[in-house]
Amino acid sequence: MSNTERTYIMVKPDGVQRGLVGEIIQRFERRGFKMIALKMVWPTTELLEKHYADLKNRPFFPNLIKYMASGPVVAIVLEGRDAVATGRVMLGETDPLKSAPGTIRGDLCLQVGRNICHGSDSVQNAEKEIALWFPEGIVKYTLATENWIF
Ligand code: RTP
Repeated sequence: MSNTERTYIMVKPDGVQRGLVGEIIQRFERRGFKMIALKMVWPTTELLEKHYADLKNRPFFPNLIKYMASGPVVAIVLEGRDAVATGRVMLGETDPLKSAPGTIRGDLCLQVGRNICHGSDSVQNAEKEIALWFPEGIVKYTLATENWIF
């Protein structure tokens, strides 16, 4: 399969609290992505500061860290064709109000500070984020349906 990539998807604390974990995972599974890692974690401020290191000078950074540390998140790694770019398309825009209907944010939320789900924005960042959130490594397995998707 060409362009096989991995992306890091994370259901944020509001997505967990609102019971949207299943809905979000289902969208990616139905699209044909292979889930290769999944866990719930209540992230420390230290972990979040590493994850969002690129944003540390932005005015919203303290509130972002507070929001992300306010409850457990669901950390997911997905694999498939153009997983990074396709994941971003499926998520919609950072601001839910600018997100098209049919996208996760365009269907399920309204506010940039409560936008329910994260997705890696480049292959390089995906690799960094996967290493950060899954230092224990990732399982390897074959999905019987792979030949029916590609
Ligand atoms: P994410 O990393 O969560 O997938 O989001 P993103 O790439 O679409 O957006 P990014 O610019 O990296 O921002 C990260 C998260 O910070 C919060 N944010 N708040 N103006 C604001 O108050 C503001 N801007 C961004 C959002 O939760 C955004 O997802």
